[in-house]
Amino acid sequence: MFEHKKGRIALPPANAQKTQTCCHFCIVGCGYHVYKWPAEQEGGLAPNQNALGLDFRKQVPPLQVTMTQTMTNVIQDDDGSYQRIMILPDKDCKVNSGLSSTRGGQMASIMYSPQTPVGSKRVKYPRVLAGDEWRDTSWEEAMALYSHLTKLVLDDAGPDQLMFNLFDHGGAGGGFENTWGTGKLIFTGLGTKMVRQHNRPAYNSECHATRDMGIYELNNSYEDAQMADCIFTVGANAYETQTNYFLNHWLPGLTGQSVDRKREVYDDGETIQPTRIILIDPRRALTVALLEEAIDNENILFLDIEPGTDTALFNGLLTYVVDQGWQDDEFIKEYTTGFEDAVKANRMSLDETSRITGISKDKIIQAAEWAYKPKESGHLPRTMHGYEKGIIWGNDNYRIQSALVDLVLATHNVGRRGTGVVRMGGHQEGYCRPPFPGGRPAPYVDQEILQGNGQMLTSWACNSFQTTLNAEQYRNEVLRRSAIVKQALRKVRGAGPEEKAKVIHKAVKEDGGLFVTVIDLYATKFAEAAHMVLPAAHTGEMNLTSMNGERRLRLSEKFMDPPGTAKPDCLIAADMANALRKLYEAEGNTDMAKRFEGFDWKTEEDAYNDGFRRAGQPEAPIIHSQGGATGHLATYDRLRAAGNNGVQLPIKEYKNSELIGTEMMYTDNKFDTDDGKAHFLPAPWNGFPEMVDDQRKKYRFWINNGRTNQIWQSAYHDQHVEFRRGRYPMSPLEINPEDAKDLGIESGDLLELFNDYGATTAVAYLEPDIKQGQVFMMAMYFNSVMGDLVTPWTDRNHIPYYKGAWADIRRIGQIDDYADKVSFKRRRYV
Ligand SMILES: Nc1nc2c(c(=O)[nH]1)N[C@H]1C(S)=C(S)[C@@H](COP(=O)(O)OP(=O)(O)OC[C@H]3O[C@@H](n4cnc5c(=O)[nH]c(N)nc54)[C@H](O)[C@@H]3O)O[C@H]1N2
Ligand SMILES: Nc1nc2c(c(=O)[nH]1)N[C@H]1C(S)=C(S)[C@@H](COP(=O)(O)OP(=O)(O)OC[C@H]3O[C@@H](n4cnc5c(=O)[nH]c(N)nc54)[C@H](O)[C@@H]3O)O[C@H]1N2
Ligand SMILES: [Mo]
Repeated sequence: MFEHKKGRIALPPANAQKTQTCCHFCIVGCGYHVYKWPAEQEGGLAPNQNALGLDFRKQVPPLQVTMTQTMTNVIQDDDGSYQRIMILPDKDCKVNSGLSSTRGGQMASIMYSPQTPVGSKRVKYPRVLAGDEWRDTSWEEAMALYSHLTKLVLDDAGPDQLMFNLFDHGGAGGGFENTWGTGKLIFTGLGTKMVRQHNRPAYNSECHATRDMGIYELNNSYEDAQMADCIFTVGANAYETQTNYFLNHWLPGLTGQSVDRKREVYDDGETIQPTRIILIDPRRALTVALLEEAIDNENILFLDIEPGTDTALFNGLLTYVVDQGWQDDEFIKEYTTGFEDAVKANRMSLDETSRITGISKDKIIQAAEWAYKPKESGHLPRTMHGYEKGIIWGNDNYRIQSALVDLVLATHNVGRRGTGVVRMGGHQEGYCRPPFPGGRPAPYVDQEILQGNGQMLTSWACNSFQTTLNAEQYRNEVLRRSAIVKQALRKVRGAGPEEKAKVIHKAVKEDGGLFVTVIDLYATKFAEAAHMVLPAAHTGEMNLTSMNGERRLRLSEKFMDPPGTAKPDCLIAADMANALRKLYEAEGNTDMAKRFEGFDWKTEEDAYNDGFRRAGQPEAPIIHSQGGATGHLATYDRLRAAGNNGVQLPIKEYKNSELIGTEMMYTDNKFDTDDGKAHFLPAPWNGFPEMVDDQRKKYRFWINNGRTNQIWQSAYHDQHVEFRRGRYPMSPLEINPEDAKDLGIESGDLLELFNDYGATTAVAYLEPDIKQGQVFMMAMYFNSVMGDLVTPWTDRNHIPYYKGAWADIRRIGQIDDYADKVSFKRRRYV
């Protein structure tokens, strides 16, 4: 703990082991190097005495290297030896060019160390609940119980009683190895469709509409933001949530530094102008505040839209563009279908657009001119559209995205350098699974559970207790049903896994119980309902491949052993499959045994070769993967050689010892539809869903919610790190000072938020940039679950409207400690 206060950092000796890794937190995937060496050694100050090759005998030039105490740690390997690690941002990585975010910069600190508070919280061995207490156990025992019970349920009731809450991404708690391993177990083996994604209550896509229209959501390169004439960003707060994409690729265009690059790309007399930015967010987010300090304000247009009305804005813009004749007729005619119908369906006058969105007509026209009006040279501007959770979790995901992509297609802002209509992204990607056995819409799994369905629920690398919609109702029901099994377990003594499984089976089949397994790094809030917790290894403790927001595939190398007997998720899935295969073999059921074949993996690389590299090959079972037909070219060895720059998928070829990738998609105007054309979709503005509107009318405050720079997701690491938890002992609730005055609230006060669906708590944080009648809180914090206030409403594909919650606020009182020790200094530049 006192490490951080030491005046000096131990340098890696010249012969320290050096490996590559991607930051496992957000989509951006910054490149880092990991140095590792015996703890009792230390490198010297001379350049030939340390692995960084830097001369520390004199003042190192500014920004030569970013190196802080949080970038170091002392870990322990399985052989008992103590090793120092140092994880430094990679200057040669095209993604971050040596930058580190406040999250990635602490990667070393959160790696397992027996000496740190966060390390002490890791689950080290499988554990099973004896009804009243946890008992560590062996993998054999745990797998025997899991497989016996699974088999009982499967044979008796069929696959639909096996429920999963499941990660689907890259980075930590993900990776191509692990999505494949779990997918093969759950879809091919168990054959269940009762699976929800980690961040939404069904097995669906965050981007059904854009995909239906023929456009995959990650279709440009980060570099395109530098080449754009205009960045149109909606429902995204890039500075806090994709920090180094913003700093390293947005700012250079916006400050005019990348004009030379534009000249190379705009080759036929096209007007070159500095990049402008249009930001659409009901809240003056930190990205807006920072830009107003960092760049010429003439180039910023901030549209503080009424929450939930983005569809109307896009439709108003489309109508205006078409009325001016700024659409790309040739492109529309040759490469798209459905333009006329969409324009007709989406038609909305400027007056009406302005009335619904709360944005003045002047500003709407200015936005249209910046983004879509032909430039002096007659060329259409290159406008990159970047969106994320403000519209993905917005008012009708499918409708909003259709409206946005209609606007983008009409103005041909896809497939040209400097354009793109892209997710800004959440995690890195790493999807590789056999086809989902359910249809569309996929079952709304949370509701199934609330209705008493499901006998086993396995929560894999996610924590819906903190992150789902209608979360309070969900928790209550899962806990109630879990308690039925706990009660049954209290009476079991001296029983082996098979007998125990029978007792549990009775409780879940006859008494309405639910058997809960959590597979995680930590015993999370979800583990309060669990009967079994299985310890997983994450990035750094295993080799793991993932792809960032510009489809850049990298290998993050293993550099340390996982704690205790923790394992990579793909190998846990393999253990489960192998245990089930043996049970079916033992009773001579070869058909069922066959479904669990093909899991004879020794390492995570075997899982990668079986899944990602086989996808798209003629002999492979149909597999969904972002690698496609050329994924097989990307061996671990070649990726290791490709370093932190990796290769952008899809891979074109392997030539001269190099993997050659794709910078931009759809440059050939061939889209991902059956006829190869992009399809416009009619998307009229449709108001608010009734269930949400009821709350909107009934309660005073719009509870806007999302991320802050310092905290990653459900705070699974951060809640155990004093530096983070000390900053935010509970979620801050940003509230306008006038509203606060009216309710007798001061910064530091403890507040209760409540509506018809639930209640939660937060700490007041007065902030004049928040409008009256609106507040902002963190979305997924461990002791302030915002999802308690979110209605169960979803769109037609079962995508939630997390951002659409209204509630009242009540002052509870004060916890002196919060008021005294937490800083309430404004987070925005003023
Ligand atoms: N109100 C509201 N709710 C939201 C959102 C919102 O904006 N507003 N956003 C939604 C979004 S976009 C997201 S992504 C979700 C996040 O929801 P979750 O996915 O439920 O949250 P995470 O914190 O990402 O959960 C990751 C879990 O995996 C564990 N873990 C990490 N690495 C590994 C690993 O390698 N293996 C295993 N087995 N476990 C691992 C961590 O300890 C943690 O418990 O929340 C959603 N919920
Ligand atoms: N620091 C940090 N970074 C992260 C994460 C993290 O936990 N911490 N999580 C990662 C993950 S998994 C994800 S999915 C991404 C999410 O990345 P973002 O989508 O950028 O993050 P959010 O804060 O959820 O929401 C973005 C903005 O949507 C706005 N918004 C709310 N309602 C509306 C609306 O109706 N219309 C419009 N136009 N805007 C609206 C909010 O004011 C907010 O500023 O971040 C990733 N990066
Ligand atoms: Mo996310």
